Amino acid sequence: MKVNPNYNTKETLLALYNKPLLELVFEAATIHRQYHNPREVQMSSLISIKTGGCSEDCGYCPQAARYNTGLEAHKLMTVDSVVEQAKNAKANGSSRLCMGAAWREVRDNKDFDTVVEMVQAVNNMDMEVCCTLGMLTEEQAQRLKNAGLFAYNHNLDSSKEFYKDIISTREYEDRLNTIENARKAGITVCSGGIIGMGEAVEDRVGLLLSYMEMETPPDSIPINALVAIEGTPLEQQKPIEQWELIRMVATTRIAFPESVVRLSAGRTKMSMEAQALCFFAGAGSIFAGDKLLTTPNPEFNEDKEMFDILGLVSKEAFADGEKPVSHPDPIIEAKKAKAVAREKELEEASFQPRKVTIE
Ligand code: SAM
Ligand code: DTB
Ligand code: SF4
Repeated sequence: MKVNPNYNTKETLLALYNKPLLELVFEAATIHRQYHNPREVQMSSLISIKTGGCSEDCGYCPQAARYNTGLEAHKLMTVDSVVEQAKNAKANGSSRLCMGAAWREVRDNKDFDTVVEMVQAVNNMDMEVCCTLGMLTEEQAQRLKNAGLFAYNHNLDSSKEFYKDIISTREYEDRLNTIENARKAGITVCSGGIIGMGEAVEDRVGLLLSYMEMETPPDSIPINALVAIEGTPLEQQKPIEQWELIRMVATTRIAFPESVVRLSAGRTKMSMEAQALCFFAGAGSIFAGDKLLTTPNPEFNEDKEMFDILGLVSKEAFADGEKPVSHPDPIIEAKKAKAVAREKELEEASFQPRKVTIE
């Protein structure tokens, strides 16, 4: 993944972001056409596999247990219900499925075994599987990779400086380590940010600079507009101007020509015209389906209509990388073997002829 050498300092990126809007969009569209097919936009669907009750204090998040957001918490979904929802997403044109869990970090327990099974099942459906499960060790990343995970989403959200104002329960460095762990396991990295949290333009550019400092910048960069949720510390934030979102998409596109820029949360507040400018400026993906993780998103039908009007087509799975192979998971296989052995033991015990003593 390349960075644009013409815009790799704070000053040059700031000047780019603040360029006359149409100049900026034109420059972004030009670069987009050199590296990507401008007619293709990937539809990716989200499933909240484990909702709410999170121990972190991310100031924007409806799923943090400490905020009174009225969200109903749910334990981990079953593999079958994930497959059911994935089928529906695929039938509606999605080629990627992102499973999100309201966890601070992944723990090596039964729930993680179930997530591994979900990854295997969705990869077998020929969809790109992405997970966003919080912090991850290298071993856990390796296990997900072995199951067939295509991408791991872990957002830096904003600049290192602004991050502290939004989250106090973990460090920027923790996020960087998880991204590094996913990368080491050979999983593609999806990492981006949120605008509209009260940050300065310098912080938006600061986020991009953090990605430039990486040995390999993210394969995809989601740009979210804050969905201000009642009960969170950011509930009073005014909706971001659509122009700002267009500028952020365009600047990201120019700064990272090879990465996929994902127009993510916030589309319910955008006009079709503003979204069209984002696609023109290089957005190569949207979240599709009437729900993001917990908040509303445009319906599949609305997006189909928009694609028709704009002449866009949905991008096939694995256009930007090979389909991973799902290998059997040693922990799950051992569990299965143990269950089979136990079953056999019980069966044998019940067929044991009773000893009858004849006097
Ligand atoms: N718990 C995991 C984590 O934090 O990495 C995964 C789930 S978390 C909900 C995934 C991402 O959703 C966050 O990093 C954040 O960027 C985005 N997000 C959460 N709430 C949001 C909101 N209200 N508006 C916009 N984006 C939001
Ligand atoms: C990302 O950058 N945005 C998505 C996905 N990655 C996981 C999540 C958006 C969540 C918006 C708030 C919600 O629906 O809970
Ligand atoms: Fe929300 Fe993820 Fe933060 Fe938990 S770690 S509060 S789920 S953003």
